[in-house]
Amino acid sequence: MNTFLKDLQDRGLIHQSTDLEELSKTLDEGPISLYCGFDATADSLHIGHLLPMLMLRRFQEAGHRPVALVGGGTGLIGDPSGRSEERTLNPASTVQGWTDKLKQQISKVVKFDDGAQPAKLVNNYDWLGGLEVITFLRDVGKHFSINYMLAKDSVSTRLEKGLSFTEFTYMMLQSYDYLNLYDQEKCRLQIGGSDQWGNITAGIELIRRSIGKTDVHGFTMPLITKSDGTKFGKTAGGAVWLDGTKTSPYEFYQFWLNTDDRDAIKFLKCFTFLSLETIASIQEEFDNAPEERKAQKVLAEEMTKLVHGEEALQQAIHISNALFGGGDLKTLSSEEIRQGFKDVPSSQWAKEEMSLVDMLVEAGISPSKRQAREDIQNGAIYINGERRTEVQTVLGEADKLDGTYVIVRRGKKKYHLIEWV
Ligand code: 383
Repeated sequence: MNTFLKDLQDRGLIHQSTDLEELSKTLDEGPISLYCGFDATADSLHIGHLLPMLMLRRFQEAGHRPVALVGGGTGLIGDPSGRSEERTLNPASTVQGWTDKLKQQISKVVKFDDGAQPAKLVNNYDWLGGLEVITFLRDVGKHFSINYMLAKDSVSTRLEKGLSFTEFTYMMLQSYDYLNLYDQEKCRLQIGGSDQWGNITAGIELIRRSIGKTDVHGFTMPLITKSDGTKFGKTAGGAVWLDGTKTSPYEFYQFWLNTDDRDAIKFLKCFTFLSLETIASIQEEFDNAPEERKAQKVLAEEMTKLVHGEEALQQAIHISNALFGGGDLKTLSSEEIRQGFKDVPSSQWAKEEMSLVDMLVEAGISPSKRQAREDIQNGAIYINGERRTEVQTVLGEADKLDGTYVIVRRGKKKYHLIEWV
């Protein structure tokens, strides 16, 4: 087996596939072009899109040519695959805006300006947008039998709940894309998540029926599952987005750091570019001292660096240390405080100075002045990580971090952030 393909298999990255032996031979013959599509159906990609993005990069590093397709055309239609309900149509101008955002995000992982082996970015609106319906039905539609389409999971599972003709035709558009990219970009492989198997095979079928070519391949990646049975990629706050303004680099870092011990090595294999030998030595260290969480730390570092860059990673580590690692809160910048305390109750202040007791009551940390005094005397109140036991304390300029924030804590866990403007 082709060594690159073997590595993908050993990492557990290949789920369904057309003939793998044939693909292996094709890869042995030299570089190929391959593609994966991302529909413009939201303003950001999320962690569920990472595996196929990383796969494009893996092929790129192995000397092949990835084509990343942004679905500006198909995003206007809506893929029924893996969906139990009809999607609502988004306005064309919105989809256009999302296309630009997706392009930016993909370009962080797949290298479009790499001198030796640049990847290519395409938007299927460019060829789907101006399709003539009569021509399309004659040239493409004729190759699809209704029986074949009804048998696809994406359609059959939806027959009861309902499926519009719009979504029903989706597989024809994605198939036409593959045909087009086979023709224009010599793409001979399409990859995707396991939900895309039906669409990928439909494309291969169209290429065979319309132009008689059979040297085309497809494979899907597995759905990532977690040992505790909960859904991968969701946190209490919802999806884990790749856009740093929706999920901060710190939250992103923490997401990976919180990986269950049972999943950490598997995730290192699927998500990072570390060699399997490197991962094996991490595993040895991890098995000997799981409490050090070495595997999770490497995972969180690799992923944050990849998606948000080195500087954002250093900030995320800095925030994490200040919050949980015995580090000093006073060293945090405003930006780091905003990231680290995003989910903490907060209030805004415009006063010159204020007594600690009044502040505790106003911010809702202590229920009454009497309780506030007691809390202070009991040593339960911390300002910027420092215990304050003096009831007469008045907070002022000197207590502001980075000239703006005061971090208040009562007891072990109850935090409040004051933005002092
Ligand atoms: C559109 C036109 C093509 C080829 C593919 C497409 C998109 C495809 C789709 N993909 C998902 C998406 O866009 O809907 N019809 O959100 C997701 N992908 C990848 C992967 C995944 C899939 O972008 O499993 C997760 O990320 O395939 O759900 O010519």
